[in-house]
Amino acid sequence: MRSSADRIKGDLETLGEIGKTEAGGVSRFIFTDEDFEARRFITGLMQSVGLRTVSDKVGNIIGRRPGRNEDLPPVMTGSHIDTVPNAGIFDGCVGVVGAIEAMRVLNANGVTSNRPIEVVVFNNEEGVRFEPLAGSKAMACQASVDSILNSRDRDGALFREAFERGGQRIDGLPSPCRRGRVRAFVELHIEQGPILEKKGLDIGIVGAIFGIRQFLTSFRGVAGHAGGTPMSMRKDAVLAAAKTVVAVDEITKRYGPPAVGTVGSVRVYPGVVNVIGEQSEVSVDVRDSDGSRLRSRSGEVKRRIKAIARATSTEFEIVDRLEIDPTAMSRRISRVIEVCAKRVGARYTHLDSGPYHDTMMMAKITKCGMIFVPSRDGASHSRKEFTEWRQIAKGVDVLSETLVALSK
Ligand code: HGY
Ligand code: MN
Ligand code: MN
Repeated sequence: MRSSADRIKGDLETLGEIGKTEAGGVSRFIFTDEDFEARRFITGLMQSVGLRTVSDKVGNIIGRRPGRNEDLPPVMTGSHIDTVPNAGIFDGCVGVVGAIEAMRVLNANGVTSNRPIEVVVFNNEEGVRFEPLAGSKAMACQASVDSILNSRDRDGALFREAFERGGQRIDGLPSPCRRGRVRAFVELHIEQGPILEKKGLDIGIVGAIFGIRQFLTSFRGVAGHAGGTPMSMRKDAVLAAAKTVVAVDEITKRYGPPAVGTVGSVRVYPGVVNVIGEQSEVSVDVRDSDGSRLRSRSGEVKRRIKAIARATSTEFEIVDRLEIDPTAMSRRISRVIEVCAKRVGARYTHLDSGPYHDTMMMAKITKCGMIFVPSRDGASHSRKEFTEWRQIAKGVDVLSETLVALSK
């Protein structure tokens, strides 16, 4: 039996209704009412396909399908269900709903795997609230449970309290760190780029995921009167922010592709038309397939920020948020995916991932692979995100075969 595009459509559309915005996108940040509702829905789906579900101490949800040898480390698959603001319904969710559909396929074909198989929903991949990749970082033993439980979001809310709002008693939950206890990890995800669609292909087998440096820069100037303050006397934090936006763009374009650089958020205070900016905060997100180019560009941007502060007579502070080097997938796992893609008649290519994924964390403790399905117009992180249901089904067929092959 193969996967059902109709079932996948039904599950993704139902999940996509939870956290729907007026603008027609989805906003589902962790530990909000809509997130708890989505967790209940996904946990119910996992149980409906016979998985034994549990949450760990940092809010990852794990659904376990027993194998003949219960004491062998499982093969894991999964992704995230938290979103960016006004997102589409596919980013992350395809890897969770698709993994659950893969369990239905295994059940329908009477597969009893040698090893257990686990489906995971990683907590907080996007990190709109609290730190990004919190769940997979903890599962990969890269962050302590306490450092995550004691972290705060931008409004000062405590992770532990926000988590317990959903009714969980954290103390009795299992620890997330799984070093030495995962046989392999495979993530199904949308490409979030234009390549598969342009080439008319069904599947992307990921070779490596771009490295990333993400940091927040704050500038402190002096509020002043827009009319009465001579230009030579200003300490303008908004001007410093604007120069930083231009600098990230200019430095990145000088490096050339595949380097990418983004300032997604600029916040200013007081932010009124006739007051010189007293404070500003600029997010910087730089990525590259090559680690040394990434490190040198990130360093150059930080040096330029220092020069901008001097030139605008403002004070500045840089707080690092994400620092991950380019991450190569396991060749062995990618070969298994390739054999399975051929078996199901999927047209495929090998490609890298510009977007980061939980797989980057899991690659620190186990062998990993990623399976991409096409994104229409390469659109993502927007309500325009779309992938044909039959394309997702094709991805699930490759995932099912891969899980069976790896859990032998
Ligand atoms: O930003 C990213 O690459 C991911 O979609 N969170
Ligand atoms: Mn995303
Ligand atoms: Mn994602």
